Amino acid sequence: MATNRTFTMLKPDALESGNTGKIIDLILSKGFQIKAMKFTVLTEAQAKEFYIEHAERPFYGELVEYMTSGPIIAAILEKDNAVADFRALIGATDPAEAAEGTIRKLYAESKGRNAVHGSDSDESAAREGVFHFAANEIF
Ligand code: IDP
Ligand code: MG
Repeated sequence: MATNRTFTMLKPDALESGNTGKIIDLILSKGFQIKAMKFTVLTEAQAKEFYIEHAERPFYGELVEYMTSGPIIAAILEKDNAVADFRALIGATDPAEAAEGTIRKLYAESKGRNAVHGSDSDESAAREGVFHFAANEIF
């Protein structure tokens, strides 16, 4: 995947609270283009593998349970400086620490149920995009 791309998931709490339309609209309004998108439910094996870097953290079990608790929307986004600009748009992991106007400040419930994922590097974006999408599902 090109380095002007990032990967995102709208997490189960965002779908439960009915905020997906507003979140996608905000993402598009900031100049990101959607290059792949799907509605899916992660299996336990998929959630464990996706978050494998956190396997030793105390919240790993809770994270896997939450991420498999309902549907998500996965997407690949394109924009200049996509990874850093998208991390800025989503805000800090904990909504209590997220800046005004960020997606997590606006829509996250808690540090765990925080509405949205954004890749933390070009390498992660490439891995995560391929994890969720086949080549012919990416525009
Ligand atoms: P990030 O999503 O901002 O990159 P990470 O530290 O990579 O944050 O953590 C991945 C995800 O794990 C977070 O988005 C959040 O859903 C969950 N998480 C992180 N820290 C905690 C915690 O202290 N308690 C519960 N869940 C957490
Ligand atoms: Mg992270």
